[in-house]
Amino acid sequence: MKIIKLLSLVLFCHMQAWAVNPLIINIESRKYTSLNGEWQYIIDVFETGYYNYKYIKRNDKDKQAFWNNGIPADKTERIEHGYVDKYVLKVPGDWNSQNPRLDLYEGTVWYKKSFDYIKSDKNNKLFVHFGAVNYKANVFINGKYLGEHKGGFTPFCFEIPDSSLLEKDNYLIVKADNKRYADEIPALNFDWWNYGGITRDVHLVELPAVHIINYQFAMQKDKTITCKINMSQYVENEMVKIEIPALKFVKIIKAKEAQNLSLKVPGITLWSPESPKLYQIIITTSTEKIADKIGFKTIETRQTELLLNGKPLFMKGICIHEELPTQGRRAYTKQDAVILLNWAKDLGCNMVRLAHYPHNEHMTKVADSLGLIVWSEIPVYWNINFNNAETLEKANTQLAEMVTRDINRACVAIWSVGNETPVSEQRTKFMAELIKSTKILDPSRLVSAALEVHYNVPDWDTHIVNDPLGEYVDIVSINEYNGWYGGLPTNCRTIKWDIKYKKPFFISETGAEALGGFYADSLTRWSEEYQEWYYTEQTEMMRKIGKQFVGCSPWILADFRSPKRLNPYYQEGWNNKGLVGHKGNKKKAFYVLKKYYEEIK
Ligand code: GCB
Repeated sequence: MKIIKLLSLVLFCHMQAWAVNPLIINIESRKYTSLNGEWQYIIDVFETGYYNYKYIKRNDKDKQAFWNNGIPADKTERIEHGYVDKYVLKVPGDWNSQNPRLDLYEGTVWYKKSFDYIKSDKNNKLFVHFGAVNYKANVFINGKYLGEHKGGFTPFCFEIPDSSLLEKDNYLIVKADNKRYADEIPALNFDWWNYGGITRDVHLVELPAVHIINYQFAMQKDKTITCKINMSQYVENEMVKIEIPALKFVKIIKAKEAQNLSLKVPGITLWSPESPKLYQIIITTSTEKIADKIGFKTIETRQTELLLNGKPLFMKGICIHEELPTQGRRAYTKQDAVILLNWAKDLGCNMVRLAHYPHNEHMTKVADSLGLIVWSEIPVYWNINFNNAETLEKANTQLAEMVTRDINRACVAIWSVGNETPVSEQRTKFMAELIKSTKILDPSRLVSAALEVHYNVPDWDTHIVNDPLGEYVDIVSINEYNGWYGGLPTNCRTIKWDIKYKKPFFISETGAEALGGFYADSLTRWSEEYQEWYYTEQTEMMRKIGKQFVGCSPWILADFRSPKRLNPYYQEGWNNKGLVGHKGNKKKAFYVLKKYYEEIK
């Protein structure tokens, strides 16, 4: 019974992306209009635009409501807000880095964009698609409510009904709110900057009434390709054509049957870091032609082995935040993705852990083409409310949105359901549910979560990997900071590993801070030499772990902003564990890890 409930929940969410519209993917291949650029804004600290003086939600007709455009009907009318060109923010982009008044702001900002639109066919449907808004978005068109979305790192869309659309001077208003709450995901406490706003691309997407919502092609362990094409409606005799021109593969099938197919496609060159082969795939219906570039690989575990395309894989990884340190802002363009991922390539990586939330789509697309294996994660981070069923539903929504968007990216090998969640019965139940959902959404990938190590104090040497979640994950991953949060890097010399699970073992984090350009002797904290020493001892320790060890993704590629990091000399609001400093400089430790990766064949 429980399984059936879970299945319907997950399938429903997969089709519907829960409360919002079904998630349309591959905007690039549709008829779209970008709404990127300058948007007018109002900072609304007290949410005056949403609540009246009694703190009751304003009614729809209330002209003081900020979802109305704030234009007085005549000179007698008093309106206490307005959208003007004096106040504009760039979309996509976080608000913090664009205006010093917003640097530390957590709250509501209203955004407005005007546009004209004439549909090319009156029967078509128009959607507005957001790459992401952090954290909560309430969306209005011409004063009418379209809907709400929560979750700061995943895409969503709303249909704009004909009754609300004008040929000229439409105004789209978004109330973006990045306040933190105990029952949200992430919750109150996390070690990164809470960048607010419309942080990713916004598009209008015009689709035929009967259209492809989303689709997935995933190679399973037995090398068959499961294919699912979700249509907005199933019309009698509607056919779908699936083509992979480079392989001369063509399949024509009833749309209804394309909801669940198993394809045998001969002659595929598998995707791998050494040869990141992608194929053009074309899906054609009577009204649409969608093209995508998709690669195929298998990823699996066999006892303690990790196998990519049937061969042992060692992941030479690095963690990355979605942030461009040189500009102290969220990363959101393709160019940003190219910069970050090329730093990872330069480090000798074949894998990246995109921490701690789904990154923008450019990241997985660029990773696909550069041959970087991806670990993609939802922000179930530290101590969220594991006792709340609604919080679990929110995590499931973000999970489904992440998987639906990126299931076609060959680079993704591991879906992660969280980071350093403290062990408790409720937590394990919550996380196990997420793992179950992930397996239903995508049986072709592995599931993991970054766990904590335990100790039998006073024995700090023996690192016990016994988190009960280890039973459920495919790869047992832990974060450890020996020599940074405890003792000195020499600690690494006496470490013994007590791993309770016969599964591949991965170090998902390890790291130490160094202020780029601060040089001293290696015993001096915060110096590049200390970090260099830390990496020397850590990599020496890793060399000895043994066969079960399938790789690591140290913390972290580049320095990133964090309100929790307040040392007035060495941090000043930055977590400086980056191997690349916030001026773009490679620190000494960069070369230690690079050397370790070069040695591994
Ligand atoms: C961790 C967290 C990561 C922090 C890092 C640190 O264990 O997973 O989000 O930023 O440590 O720098 O302490």
